Amino acid sequence: MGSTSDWDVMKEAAQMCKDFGIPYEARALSAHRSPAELEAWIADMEARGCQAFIAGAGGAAHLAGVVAAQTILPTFGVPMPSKYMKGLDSLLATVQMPKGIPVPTMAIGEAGAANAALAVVAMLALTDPALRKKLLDFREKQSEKVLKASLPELK
Ligand code: RP5
Repeated sequence: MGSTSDWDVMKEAAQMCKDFGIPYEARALSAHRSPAELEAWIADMEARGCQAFIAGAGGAAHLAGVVAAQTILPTFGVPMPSKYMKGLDSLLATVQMPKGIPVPTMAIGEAGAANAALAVVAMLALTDPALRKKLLDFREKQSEKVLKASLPELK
């Protein structure tokens, strides 16, 4: 993520990875404020066998694009809700990538962070039957919860 101030949102992605038993590393590294360290970390992660990146940033949110430009590993973008433009700036900055460097971009905020992790799970599940089963169980529990829920009575 671009800043430690993004952690409240991005922890949703970390939690989802943890829940599915996927090893992850969470770092605050900025495309603007610490570009050299970001570049070094991406190379280090690749060397350590990382299979995907999830990048969350807000405002002039270039982080996901900058990460994607430096790796061919799938890189998912999560736009952070920002103070003045409520994340619309982050969304447009993250999603509007030029042709050639894709950044699959999620919803603004917590849902986007959780869904980025679920997208990684789906990707890894293609070649991991145990993970595939976990993802199917997750979907089934989610459906059960929706179907069991009742609406409040009218007075
Ligand atoms: C972006 O600027 C970060 O991703 C964050 O969403 C936003 C504000 O960062 P801070 O000023 O809170 O560190 O680069």
